Amino acid sequence: MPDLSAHGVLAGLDEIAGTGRDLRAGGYSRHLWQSAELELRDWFTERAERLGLAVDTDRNGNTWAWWGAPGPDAVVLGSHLDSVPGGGAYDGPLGVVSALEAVARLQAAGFVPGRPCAVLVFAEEEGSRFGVACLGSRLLSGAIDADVARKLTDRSGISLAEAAVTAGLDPAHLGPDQDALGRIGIFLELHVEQGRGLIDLGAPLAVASSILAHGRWRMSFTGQGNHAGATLMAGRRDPMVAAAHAILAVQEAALASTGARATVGRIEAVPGGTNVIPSAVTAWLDARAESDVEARAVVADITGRLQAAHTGCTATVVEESWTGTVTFDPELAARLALTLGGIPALSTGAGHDAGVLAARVPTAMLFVRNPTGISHSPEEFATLADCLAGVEALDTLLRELL
Ligand code: HGY
Ligand code: MN
Ligand code: MN
Ligand code: MN
Repeated sequence: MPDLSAHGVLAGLDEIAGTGRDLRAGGYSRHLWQSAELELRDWFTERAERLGLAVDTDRNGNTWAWWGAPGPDAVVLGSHLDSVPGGGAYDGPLGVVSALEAVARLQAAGFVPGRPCAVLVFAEEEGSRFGVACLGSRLLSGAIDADVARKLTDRSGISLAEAAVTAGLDPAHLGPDQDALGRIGIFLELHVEQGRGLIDLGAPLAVASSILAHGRWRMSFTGQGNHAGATLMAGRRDPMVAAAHAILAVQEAALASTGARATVGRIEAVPGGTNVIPSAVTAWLDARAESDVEARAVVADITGRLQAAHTGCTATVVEESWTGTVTFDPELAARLALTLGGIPALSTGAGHDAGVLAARVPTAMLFVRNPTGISHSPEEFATLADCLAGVEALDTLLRELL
């Protein structure tokens, strides 16, 4: 990582570089209300208060740092600090530190905002603990049923409701927060790009035009658990074999589609012993496409290709989360792009809290080039020059918007 220490709050990426390192996978594992993420919340609070911002966590676990009195019609910059398992250093934190840096620069220049301004850190953007991405922004905006959310569980069986209590929240209050949402006049998220778009465009920055439709499905396979050595091959009902066929079916269906992307990145066997034929296997499907119809079509094709029955197993596919195609307000995007000297517009296959908020408040995104084109991986990267270009862009936009 470049030495950012010369650059104000961008040094923040340096400061948190040791928090939540995943020694097994490499990169970072920082999951909602667990030690690393709690450490990052403390770091964010300390950094924001050093800028004189008033920090407050809302009923859904999202943390707001206010420059001036909260709302209405606030300019809110934000992103997230949680990560996927083994995630990169920039996905989320770059947006947060860049927002703090832009505020710091305006303050240092004696700029007096004409409207409220906040930096917002969303909870559980990756869905790495409770399985639903953008959980904090979905709860805030009412894009998920609060009762459904409360019952979500993590890998150790702890429910969101139970974890919320540990985090000092009242689980009964999880859910739509019109007071908080109503304060947002415009939401602006800066984020490291997670594909090759800006490499191919040869540009450091872009404004977001759209986000692919995307969702998550739980594929469950049930068979007959048994002893690995005492059970002949004939007559086995092995759900791991059914899952293996399903994973190949995912690949076949996506390749046969018109550009859908489908991934199985997580699989769990019960009971998970080396010398045990599993009784059940669960594989999680992440499917995305340019349109809602195409995304749902590839999932239907995958479901149709599951030949679990020939392994003597049963298979079920259950939808766990869904976000239809997001199109950002083209006029707002064009206005911001023009203010920044005419930066390009770019669609993305990565979901973001901005994609959830766009349904409720004026929202825009800025992408910062990632020269590796790799994300959700320790190889995710952004150069110092491009990080600074992102901060300059936020500085310019805030001067115009505030
Ligand atoms: O999964 C996504 O696209 C995002 O990184 N949460
Ligand atoms: Mn991500
Ligand atoms: Mn992200
Ligand atoms: Mn034994």
